[in-house]
This record gives sequence, C-alpha cells and structure tokens, in this order.
Amino acid sequence: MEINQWVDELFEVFDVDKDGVINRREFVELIDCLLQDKGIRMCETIFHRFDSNHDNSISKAELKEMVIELAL
Ligand SMILES: [Ca+2]
Ligand SMILES: [Ca+2]
Repeated sequence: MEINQWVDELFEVFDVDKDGVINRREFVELIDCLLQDKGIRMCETIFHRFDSNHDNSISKAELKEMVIELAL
C-alpha cells in the first residue's frame, strides 16, 4: 500500500468528528489502537501492514519499521 493511501485510511478511521484534523482525543484512540490488540478492523489492517514477512507476528525489526514509518 502506498504511504499516502495508508495515511488517508488512518485519517478516515480516526478523524471521528470529520473536521479534517486528528485532535488529541482522536490521536489517543489511534495510538491506543496501534499499541493494543483490540481486534478492530483497523488494528488488523495495521498489523498486516507491518507484518512484512506475513508470519502473523510483529518482530522487533517490523516494529521498528512501524515506529519509523509512523514517527511514533
Ligand atoms: Ca477530528
Ligand atoms: Ca512478521
């Protein structure tokens, strides 16, 4: 998935009030989703996005990629 498309999807999901920006409350939800296994669809998407070798787990290297890419 191309990065801008990925960002668009993240934004679409987490800009809950659709005001075009991610506020702190929305950001907390985003990070909450990214960092916890809540089983919602977006988490699945995130998981598959960063499980580069598709072994159904996130290795330290893959997590590093995620942190770099998402600038966490
Ligand atoms: Ca918003
Ligand atoms: Ca993996």
